[in-house]
Amino acid sequence: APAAVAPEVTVFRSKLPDIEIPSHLPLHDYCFARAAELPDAPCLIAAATGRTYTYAQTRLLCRRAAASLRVLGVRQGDRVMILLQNSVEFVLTFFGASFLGAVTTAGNPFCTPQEIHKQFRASGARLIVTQSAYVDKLRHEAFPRIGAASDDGGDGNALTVVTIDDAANTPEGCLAFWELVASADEATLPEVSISPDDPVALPFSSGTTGLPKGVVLTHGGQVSGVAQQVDGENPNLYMREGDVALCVLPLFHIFSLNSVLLCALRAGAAVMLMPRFEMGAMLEGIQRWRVTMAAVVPPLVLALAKNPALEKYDLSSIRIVLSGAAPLGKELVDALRARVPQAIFGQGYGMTEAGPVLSMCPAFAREPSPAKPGSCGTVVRNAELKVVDPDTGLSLGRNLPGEICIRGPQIMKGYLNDPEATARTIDVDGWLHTGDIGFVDDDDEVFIVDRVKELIKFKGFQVPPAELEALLLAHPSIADAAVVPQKNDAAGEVPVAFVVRAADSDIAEDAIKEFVSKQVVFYKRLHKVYFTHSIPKSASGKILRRELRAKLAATETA
Ligand code: 4UW
Repeated sequence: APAAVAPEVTVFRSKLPDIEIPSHLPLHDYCFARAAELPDAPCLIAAATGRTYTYAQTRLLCRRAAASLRVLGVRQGDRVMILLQNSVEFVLTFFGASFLGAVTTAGNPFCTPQEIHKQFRASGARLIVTQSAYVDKLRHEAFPRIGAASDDGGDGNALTVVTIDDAANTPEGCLAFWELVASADEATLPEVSISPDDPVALPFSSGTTGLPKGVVLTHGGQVSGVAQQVDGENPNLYMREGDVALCVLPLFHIFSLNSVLLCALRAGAAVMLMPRFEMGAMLEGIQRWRVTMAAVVPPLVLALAKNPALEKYDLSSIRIVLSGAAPLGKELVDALRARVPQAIFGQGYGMTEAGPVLSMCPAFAREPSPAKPGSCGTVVRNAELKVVDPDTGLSLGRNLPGEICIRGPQIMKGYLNDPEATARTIDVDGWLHTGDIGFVDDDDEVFIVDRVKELIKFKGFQVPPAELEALLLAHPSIADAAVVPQKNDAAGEVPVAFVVRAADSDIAEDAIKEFVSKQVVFYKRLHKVYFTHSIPKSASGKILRRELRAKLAATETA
């Protein structure tokens, strides 16, 4: 019989040569590799207080944070939850956990108690580092009682909560972060043997389908993901000592954690931490600390482009504006370029599960090459990218849109405790399927044109339709529901619902919106409810989202 011919696969690779990646190093040693050489260089800048921490100070405080966590019982493999805005304490806790071989799961502090509890429970965390303002959310009945494990009547199930505020403001039952750190002795830290395959971070993402899941990112994977951006003779994202990275995007999202914090530290640059987005404070900070690298999302570019206050600030230090997490239009770039003429504008394309960067603007390289407007750059080094027909799975050549897949040492190990979801996302050959539709052009540039996955992105934030659908179906007046994205100028996309009322119900749009709003963080709120008689579904019961999106598009143009 004739031998089966393997279908030809077009694999896209970086034009830059592969690099040596020290993936045997634990993430903290890799990121602080330059601390010995640059002890007095600025590492963290807390914009809110104006305090600056050098590399030597930061590393020492991270080790003291590790010793503090250890005193509280955190051991290798344990999960620590961070519920903080961007802050020095976020960084210290993240690396403190890493030094112990423990794993950090960072959540959005603006989420509702129910949302936070889902991540907390799924991650198996027993300790939460937060701010006193959010402690009330943790007093919700779903959580274990707050207190030290020893005063829990012996069952050891109490929740340890550490708050970063002044010790005098520590809420009842909580521990003060800085008191713990002040009394910690880094010399007591044990030697922990960490393997590249050990987890270090556990962000949550809904991926291509369903509810949010824990994304297991390992030491070796994160070292690889950072190296692909900033290491080697000709780094793709060229940062060095003297650079200052704007860290205003939330560190609980992988873009900021990986491409801002971890990359900047590896490169010996400083990170300017802003607890929240506030235009005046941000412009002030950029001017005062001479920010050189600004990581942004499209809505932030829009806000900057439209803000007349920009003229009053000296933004001449900015040399890179890196946008990602959602599509960035050419008009928007042009509008901002006029105000920051010296900067290079470009995009990165990332996905939590991909570790996170798939492609990066080549104009950010040490030896730059140009990128076209709208392009997401070229595939990172030490990785393979392919485009497949979403229906047949067959590999497609240049300029043909299909599902983007990525393979390399940087991708996630898998979803936490969910082998089925992992197998749906990473195939047997190691390709991670993104659920994004895009193509690679004649110059190796990646363009994203659509999404086949369910995910909705509101200003770059994930809105998983399955989560909202589950809430809607729990309402007694709702018989069936589906949530899909609707285009929106300010947010990119907003979630809207198609709802089938229960037989005897005349529930109104506002009541449904309010019912959802009370249970979710602001960016998951429904913007519109369309009542319908049935939700289109496939024979296997899957919602035909494409049909609903088409229906929406038709009502918009009608
Ligand atoms: N254009 C169009 C883009 C783009 C995009 C992402 O929330 P997640 O899982 O993850 C992210 C991560 C973004 C990111 C990380 C590191 C980095 O350097 C960088 O470049 C600046 C970006 O967003 O959502 C993943 C999904 O978000 C969409 C796409 O659908 C992807 O699967 N997305 N970047 N430039 N769409």
